[in-house]
Amino acid sequence: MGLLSVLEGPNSDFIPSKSPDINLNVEINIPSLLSNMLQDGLLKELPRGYLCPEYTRPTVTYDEYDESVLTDIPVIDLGLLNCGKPNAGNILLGNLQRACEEWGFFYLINHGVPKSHVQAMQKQARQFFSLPHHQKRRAHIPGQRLGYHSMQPTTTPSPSLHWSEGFTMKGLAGHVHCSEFATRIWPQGQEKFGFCDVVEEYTKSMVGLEMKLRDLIIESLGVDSKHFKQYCNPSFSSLHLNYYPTCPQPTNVVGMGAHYDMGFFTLLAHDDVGGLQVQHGGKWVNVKPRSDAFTVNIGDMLQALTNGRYKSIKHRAVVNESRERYSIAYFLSVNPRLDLNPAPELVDEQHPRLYKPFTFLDIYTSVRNKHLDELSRGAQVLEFLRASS
Ligand SMILES: O=C(O)CCC(=O)C(=O)O
Repeated sequence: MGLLSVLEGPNSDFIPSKSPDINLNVEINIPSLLSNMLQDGLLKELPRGYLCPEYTRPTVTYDEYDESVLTDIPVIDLGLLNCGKPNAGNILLGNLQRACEEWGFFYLINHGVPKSHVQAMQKQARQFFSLPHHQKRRAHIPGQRLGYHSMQPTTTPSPSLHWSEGFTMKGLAGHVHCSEFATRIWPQGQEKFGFCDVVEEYTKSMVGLEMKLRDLIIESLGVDSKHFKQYCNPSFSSLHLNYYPTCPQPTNVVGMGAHYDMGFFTLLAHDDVGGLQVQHGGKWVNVKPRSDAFTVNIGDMLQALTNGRYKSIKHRAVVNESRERYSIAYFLSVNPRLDLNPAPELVDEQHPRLYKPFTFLDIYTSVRNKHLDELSRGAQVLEFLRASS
C-alpha cells in the first residue's frame, strides 16, 4: 500500500487533494504513523514540531527507578476499610490526608476494581489504537477534546507536540458517547468488537471507586461533605485512553508534556511499561507501574476547594525506543458553571483565601488564553487566580 493511501484510507479528508506528491518532510502529526515510517526508513528524522525545548527534555529515561524515592510514594490501602481491625479506618484517613498534603499523588491498592475489567479495557485500547489511521480518524471530532486525537490531548498548552494518541469519552456515567463512536469506527457492526460492553463495565467499576475515594477524601479533611458534593459527581467524569508509540529519540520528545490535571482527581491504570513521571521536591520521579494499583493524582479543582491544603501534582509521560505503552485515565472533574469556593472550614486568619472565586469554565474562556505562554512553560493555572494578585 502506498504511503498516501495508508494516510488517507477511503473517503478521508486528511490530506488536501491538491497535494498529489507527498513530501516526506511534511509534518504529519500522527505518532503511530511516524513511528512506523521512522522504523521503515521512510522518514529519516523526527518532525521538528515534536522536538522539545531543552528545558522540557526528559532527564531521566522511562525505566530508571530511584528505589529510595519509590518507597516514599504513599500507598493508600482501601482494604483497611473492611479489615475489622480497630482504628483501621482512621489510619486510612490519616494516610490519605498526608498523601494529599505532601505528594498530591499515591498508589491506590485493594481498590475493588476487578483486574479483569482493567485488562479488558487495556485490550480494547490496544485494539482501537492498532486500527488503520483512517478508521481511528472516524472517531475524531475537530476542535473538541472528545473522541480520537493525535496532537495534544492535555488541557495544558505545550511548547512541542506530544508523542501520543488519545481517545476521550465524556458523560459516560450516563452511558452516552460510546455507541455513537463505535458505530462510526465499525460501521459494519460494532457489537462483535465488544468495545462498548467493556467501556460500560469499566465505567461502572470506576464510578463506584471514584465516589468512594471522593467521600474518603472529604472525610479526611474533616469538613461538611455537602460543600464538595455540590461540585462533583459522576456526570463530570471522563475516560481517556492514551497510546504512546515507540520513538527512536525518546529524550528529545515528551509522550505527554508536563501538566496539572484540572479536575478533582484522576485514577490512572498503567500497563507494565512505565513512563509516568511526577514532580516531587523539584525533581522528576519515575513512577514504577504496579499491576495491583491505580495511581491517583490530585487535580487543580480539589486544590482550590481545599484552599491549597491538598496539592495538585505536575506530571508528564515519557516514551522509549522499544516498547509502546498504554494507559487509561479516569478523570473526576467538577460542575463547570459553579463558582468554586473553598470549604468554609478551611479558611481562617492563618489560612486566608488563596484563590479568587472562579468557575471551571472561566479557565477555558479567559484565564488560559491570557496566559498561554506561561502555561506552556509549566505554570499552574491556579497561579493566575490568586486572591492576592
Ligand atoms: O499516561 C500517563 O502516564 C499520564 C497520562 C496523563 O497524565 C493524562 O492522561 O492526563
